[in-house]
Amino acid sequence: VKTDTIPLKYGAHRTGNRNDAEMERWRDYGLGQFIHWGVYAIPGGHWEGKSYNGAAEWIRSWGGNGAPANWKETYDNLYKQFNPTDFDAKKWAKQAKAMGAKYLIFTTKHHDGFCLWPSKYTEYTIKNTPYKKDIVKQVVDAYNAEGIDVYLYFSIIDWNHPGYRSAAPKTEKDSLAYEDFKQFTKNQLLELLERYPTTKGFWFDGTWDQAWIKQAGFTDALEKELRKIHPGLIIGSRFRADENGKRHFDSNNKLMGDYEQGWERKLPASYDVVAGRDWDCVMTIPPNQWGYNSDWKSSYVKTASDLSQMLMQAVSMNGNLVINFGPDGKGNIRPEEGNIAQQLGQWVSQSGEAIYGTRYAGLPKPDYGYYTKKGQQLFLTVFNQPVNKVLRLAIPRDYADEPKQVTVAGKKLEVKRIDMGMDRDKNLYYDVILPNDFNPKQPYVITIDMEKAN
Ligand code: FHN
Repeated sequence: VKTDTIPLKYGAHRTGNRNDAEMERWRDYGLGQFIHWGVYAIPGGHWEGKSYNGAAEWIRSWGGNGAPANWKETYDNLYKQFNPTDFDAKKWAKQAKAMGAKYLIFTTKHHDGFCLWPSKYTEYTIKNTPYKKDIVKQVVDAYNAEGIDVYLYFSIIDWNHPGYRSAAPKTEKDSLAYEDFKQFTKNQLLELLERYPTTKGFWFDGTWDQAWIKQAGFTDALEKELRKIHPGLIIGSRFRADENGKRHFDSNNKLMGDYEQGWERKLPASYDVVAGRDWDCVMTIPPNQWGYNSDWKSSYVKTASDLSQMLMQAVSMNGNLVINFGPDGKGNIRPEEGNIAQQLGQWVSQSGEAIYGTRYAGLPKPDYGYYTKKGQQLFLTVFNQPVNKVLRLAIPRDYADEPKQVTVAGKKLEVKRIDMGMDRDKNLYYDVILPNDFNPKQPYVITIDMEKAN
């Protein structure tokens, strides 16, 4: 693919990955937590016995058959009932820490426009609820106190602002209104950076409308300004489009932002799909519910073991996995999510060396599980236990290192180079012998100390 063949004023700001300390820190996270919280947590996907057939945080867009009369009006007044008396940011942060999350992405404002901080640019904020107190601040402080970095989710779509448009404005009246909205958006972003200076980045969403896509000059300048005010700020590929309307990747196929932000509820099937790029994957626990939905019974709910496998799949291909939680209207994290956090955390705490600070190993994916590496150490997280208790590793002959010592949970394992295998011209084969009585109940990590091949 040829690059830079199309002259662009508002294309990518950089070729290749960032290599500063902040971005290295981002790469080391491995596991993150997403939280979707707002007034949509009150109806929880249901209202007066009727259930909404979509993602709970989208319930305001309910229309057609089954929708309650005047639903949008009712929704826009829900904030008057928002009083999450059980909310305890410290409790959330402790739970996230125990799960092993190194960063949090928190919804400051979702598509409905409701702000969880007392923004001075709108009345539709937490300040005007019975609860009153700044929720973003409590979350940022509590998570930071646990050593967890915070990223601010911000929806460009804002159904509450009179100037917001989805279609590109055609009339002068629309254009003026949209100019207002752009200024409002900018004001809010600057306000967030000023109020929460420890934030590491923005996680933008709701940027697919034609009205926003057409603002390449404005969004390009705004991104530069945000970065200037807040050095090190991390922004994904969802924020803006180039002048040809290209999103995520510009017209020359260069990534727009610091990491690819297109992996939502799905993971790349193999490394070549994302090769060389930074990326995150944001994952729901049910199929597609981000905000609180009171009914989790009618769909598949991922297990901690589904998620640990996704985590290793992501990390082994240089991605971070971010697992979403949707607290209820009172501020409680639902018990199902609490159990997952606890079970996953238990597994993560004993597998951390294969997760945190590791990178793609540069080896073909083994059938047993996933490789990650850190310096001269290679980790194999085994999800598929071989019945013969022999892990046969194929290391390409041109790989710089070869196994020196192999351990599991600190215990040394026998490893021998064998002279057979499917593809002997290409690979060297090593058998790692697991003790006969080694019957783990959970996936486990094999640590392989590598040394320079002769
Ligand atoms: O519409 C939203 C959705 O509600 C949720 O916030 C997800 C999270 O990535 N983003 C949008 C869909 O892409």
